[in-house]
Amino acid sequence: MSARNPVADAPRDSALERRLAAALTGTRLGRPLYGFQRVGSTMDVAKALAEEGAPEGALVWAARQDHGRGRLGRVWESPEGGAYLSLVLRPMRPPAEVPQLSLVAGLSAAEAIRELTTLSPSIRWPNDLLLNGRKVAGILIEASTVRSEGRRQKTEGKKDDVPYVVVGIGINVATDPKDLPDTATSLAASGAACGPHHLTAVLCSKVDGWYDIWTAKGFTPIRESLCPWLNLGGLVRLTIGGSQVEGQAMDVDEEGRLLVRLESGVVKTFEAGEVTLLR
Ligand code: BT5
Repeated sequence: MSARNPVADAPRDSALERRLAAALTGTRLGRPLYGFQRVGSTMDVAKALAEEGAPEGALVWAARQDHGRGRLGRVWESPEGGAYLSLVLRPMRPPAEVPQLSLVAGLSAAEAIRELTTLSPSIRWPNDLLLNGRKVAGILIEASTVRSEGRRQKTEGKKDDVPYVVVGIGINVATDPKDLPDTATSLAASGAACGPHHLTAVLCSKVDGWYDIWTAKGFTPIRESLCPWLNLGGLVRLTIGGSQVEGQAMDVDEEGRLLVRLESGVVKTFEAGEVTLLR
């Protein structure tokens, strides 16, 4: 692959790549590694690489992003001080199971943060990590739905399996809160000092471990480890399409869906959507 990625339109930083690679020795993920001081979005670079045939484990990392994105076209502010990364995975699973990877990544990120800082973030289903009610990290899953004939020959798996998934993770590590939305915080602002490269390495090794478990045994073991991190029992407001519902978050089921007891007493299952904790 070329040193200049066409989508990134930015030079790779070999010194940064060496530092990251040195931190990433203990994990299968993170190879090959593409490091940038600045990029539009690591998601776009990773997707382009995946389309070119990058293997599972390819990692795109940036010290800042000019067009970082969240879900549904929202902006992910990506100033200096954060860790912005996208991992290429090729899970050979049906599209319906792909959203579970958001919870696999969230659990991994929560564990990595706790291991390095002793801070204990909560996980807000399906993709936020919070410290004291403020968002410290976000996860974005984007999957390819198109499997070309050429790619089918190169990869195993069933006809309908997704050819690749890009797992995007943004963590506010040493970010100055004034560069972040009011609803956000950073690890440093919460009193924790930890380096973004070291955090990335621990995060990748956690994702590696939980992803292996998910691949071998499905979502059940993830669910068991995830539940203590979730704010179950709390009031939630979900936005689905244009409408909002409120209720009490009860549980996450065996498929990774959220169970909410609505004000009427009816328990409803939500596949995807937006959960906003009521203050
Ligand atoms: C997310 O979306 O939380 C997913 C964020 C994923 C970011 C990573 S960084 C590496 C990779 N490359 C990318 O371009 N993206 C991924 P969502 O749930 O839609 O939340 C977006 C909302 O979070 C925004 O509307 C803001 O309210 C808030 N927000 C924006 N930037 C933030 C930040 N740096 N920290 C905390 N909250 C932020």
